[in-house]
Amino acid sequence: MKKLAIGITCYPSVGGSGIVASQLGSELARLGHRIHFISYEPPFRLDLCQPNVFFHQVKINEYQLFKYPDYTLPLAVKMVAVAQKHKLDLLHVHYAVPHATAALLAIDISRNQNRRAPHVITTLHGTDITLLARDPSLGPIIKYSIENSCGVTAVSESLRKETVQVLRTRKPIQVVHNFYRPAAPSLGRAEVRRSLKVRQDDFLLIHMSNLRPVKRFMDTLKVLAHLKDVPRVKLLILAGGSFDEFRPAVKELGIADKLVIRRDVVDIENYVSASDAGLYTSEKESFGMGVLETMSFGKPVIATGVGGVPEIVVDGETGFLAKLGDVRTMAKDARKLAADPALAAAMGRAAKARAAEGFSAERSVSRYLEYYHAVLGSCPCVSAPS
Ligand code: GMT
Repeated sequence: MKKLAIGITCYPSVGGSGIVASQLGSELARLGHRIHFISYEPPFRLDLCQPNVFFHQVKINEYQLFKYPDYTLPLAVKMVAVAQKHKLDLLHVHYAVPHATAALLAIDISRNQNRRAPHVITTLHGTDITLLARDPSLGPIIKYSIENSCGVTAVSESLRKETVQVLRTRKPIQVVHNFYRPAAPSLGRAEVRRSLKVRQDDFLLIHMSNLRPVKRFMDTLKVLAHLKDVPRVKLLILAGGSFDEFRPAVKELGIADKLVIRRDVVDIENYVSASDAGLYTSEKESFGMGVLETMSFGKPVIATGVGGVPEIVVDGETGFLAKLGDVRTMAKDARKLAADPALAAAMGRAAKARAAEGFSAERSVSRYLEYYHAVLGSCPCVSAPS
């Protein structure tokens, strides 16, 4: 198969869509494709020293004339320059706005210059649909950007359905589930626990997220508060961002001695491996990368059964699903796992097997590659150079 030149644009800050885009780029680069990341800063968790991976920075100018600095326009201009210089076959943009919109502008500029333009593939990740598409000031541009992309993918069946329902679009949307390739831990469980000041026989729950409101992180803290009578249950939070706004609640709930917080951790494999189970209380989750990452290291997950989460977690087999806000049930499930190491281990094994079979890098990357070739072979939207 032909090796492709692919531009990838994503949000580079801590967040699932940037992590997925970075992983995809790394996997494609490993297979010999040339991957050009285009964004305002290098994506978090992307190793720029890998062969076939390049980064092109978008510079944002702050002209006094504009009250708000604009990113979409310089992004589109950078996409045009990178596409032409590096002969991109595809621009794969993650998150609809402004990335897909900028990519459409970029191909229009290239066409106007009578230059070869790349095909645009947009991957929908979550709040671009579940939140922003419902906003009347953004919905129409999101719909336009989806319908004018050469191809569109969604990270779960739940997100695909919601996109059709919210935007009433007839554009075919291909579901390609997110994936995760777990790195081997470089530190042992005992060593990590010592560094966290957690005892070897404590039952350590883990929560990894950017703590935004959709994560309903207060519910995670409330689950912990329901477990105050089991001193050996602790919670490790790998926070992508500041924890400060939750400190008063921690004090009020009286759970400070049950919490360990680490910020912007990159070697998550060391921490997840040293934990016993995941805890995720999100209100919306088109997929749930934290859930998959936790399962990949053989840990059962207790989660709210929202969005795409039930596509990953099998209730009663690889963990437990609860209704949104049902912190009592989630605490009961955590108590059950903490009291029964054999059950926790069996569920952990099932979780690891499900992650490896259904959400492996090999599976999702080959689905993306098949989709790229299908789009390249069938979409007539890009004019050839004259
Ligand atoms: O849509 C977002 O909130 C942004 C995005 C992110 O960058 O964190 O999260 C979404 O994309 C992830 C990767 O596909 C999914 O695992 C998350 O479930 C999804 N977040 C939500 O749906 C809230």
